Amino acid sequence: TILKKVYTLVFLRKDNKILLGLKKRGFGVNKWNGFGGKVEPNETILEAAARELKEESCVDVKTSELQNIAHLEFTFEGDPTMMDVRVFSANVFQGEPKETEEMIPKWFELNAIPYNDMWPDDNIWFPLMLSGKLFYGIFNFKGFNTILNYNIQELESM
Ligand code: 6U4
Ligand code: NA
Ligand code: NA
Repeated sequence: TILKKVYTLVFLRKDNKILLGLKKRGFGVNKWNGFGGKVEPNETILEAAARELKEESCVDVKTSELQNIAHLEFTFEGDPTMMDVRVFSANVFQGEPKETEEMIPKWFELNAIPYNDMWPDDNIWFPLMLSGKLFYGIFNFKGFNTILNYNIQELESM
């Protein structure tokens, strides 16, 4: 049996830039990524997405401004837990990103995304995100650096 754990992942957009954070600890340490984490039992996925963004970057976003753009599932060979990641983007938010215990935030030009220092799946699906597509993807990893196989499908709606 597969145990699914639900996570959020939020990308802020401004002008021709995207906000990424360099993770300072824990899962994905030293990688650039969006902001997010585990959905807790007492909250909705949207509430978790806004809470994690706030905790990790100090930025406030209204849940109504979060657009669900993708659903990603990650499995790791030999591990029965599936990471079920709900991806959101927002271009309306309040406050300036600040460094926190978990992340160092930085705006990146869309043509200068640091894929070499990101999860290896990111260069596969970021182009879809950046062209405004909605999509579902599943990635099967061996360890944390090798994608054994994957499948992505574009969706009409989320
Ligand atoms: P703690 O430290 O226990 O509070 P928490 O902040 O709840 O953790 P965290 O940071 O471990 O959760 O969540 C993992 C984050 O990494 C989520 O935003 C999902 C994201 N993520 C996981 N695998 C990913 C992958 N292969 N590609 C990607 N993002 C991934 O782009
Ligand atoms: Na996190
Ligand atoms: Na967190």
